[in-house]
Amino acid sequence: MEKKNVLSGIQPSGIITLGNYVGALRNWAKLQTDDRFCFYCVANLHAMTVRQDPEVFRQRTIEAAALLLACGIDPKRSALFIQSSVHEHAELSWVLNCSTYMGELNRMTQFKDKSAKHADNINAGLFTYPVLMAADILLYQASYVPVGHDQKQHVEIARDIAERFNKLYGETFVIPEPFIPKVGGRIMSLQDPTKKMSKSDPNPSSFIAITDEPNVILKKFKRAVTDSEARIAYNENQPGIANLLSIYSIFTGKTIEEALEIFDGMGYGQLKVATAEAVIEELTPIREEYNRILADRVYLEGVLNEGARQAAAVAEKTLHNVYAKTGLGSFFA
Ligand code: ATP
Ligand code: LTN
Repeated sequence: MEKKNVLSGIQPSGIITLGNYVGALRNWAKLQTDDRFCFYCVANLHAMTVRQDPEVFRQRTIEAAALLLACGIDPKRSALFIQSSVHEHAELSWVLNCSTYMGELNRMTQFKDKSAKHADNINAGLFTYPVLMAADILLYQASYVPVGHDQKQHVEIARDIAERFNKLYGETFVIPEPFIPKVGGRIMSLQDPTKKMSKSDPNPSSFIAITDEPNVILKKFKRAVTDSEARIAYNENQPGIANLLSIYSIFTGKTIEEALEIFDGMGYGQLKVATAEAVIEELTPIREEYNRILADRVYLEGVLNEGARQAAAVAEKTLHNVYAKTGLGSFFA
């Protein structure tokens, strides 16, 4: 049986949120089946596109790895590693930069959003961010890339870059496909339900961190911004309620229709509390496991070293092939 590869990454730019968990991490764990091999990285090179304090940054990188393990990443089925530990990412990224057009990058909505948010630091890395992400994916010949909806455009540009490269230099890369959940691909902020929930949001009430204590989760849901319709319905004009209903449905396994029946005639307060309770039930064991793993540095270091070793073995092969095909290597073979 030929195994298909899976790759994804998450930036250590804050504590992992309910949005990251539902949109991406749940699928990361689910994709660990016998017919696939998974590569999951803490994308610290990507997180450098916004300013980071080196000590906090290092700590957050380790915390992100511990959280991934707590969310069900199994080191026997997956290579879990820190992006900067495998130098091939930066090297392939340069080569791919030379096959990517400014016009393509100019269309990326994340670049526009992040430039508006960090107007004092619109650096070149922020612009070429999708090229580094393409390198992450293509190095591992990944067929599937489990991500939230906001990253779809980046996986599509990775496909375009791979197809272009293959045409120019001959078959080199597997063409990747995004793997996005049907419900929950875009969880919204609890304070502004027209914006996506984001772990780098300066207002902690806008997101549920997966390490939040039960009383904090309950408080944040109770404070969630809704509307003045006073009617529980699932539609575009009530984005706050639609977001709560989606979260409720994901965490209870009930459909939106079933949820609408349950809450028929009830108030927003009841929906908020029931949603909080369902979330608390699933996140509590994750938080406990996270605290246990984070305290076991020897275990964490072992997993990350072994993950980097496995990742590097594959990455090295791909980069070697790319260098040979482009005239960058094998000079006196
Ligand atoms: P930042 O706030 O630093 O931009 P982020 O919260 O957007 O971070 P990323 O590290 O960029 O998180 O994303 C990790 C994964 O989580 C990606 O696959 C992304 O698509 C997914 N994701 C992020 N936010 C959400 C969301 N609100 N709903 C669903 N999926 C999400
Ligand atoms: N850019 C992604 C994180 C990321 C990623 C990847 C996702 C970095 N490298 C490779 C999938 C594949 C984000 O969520 N902002």
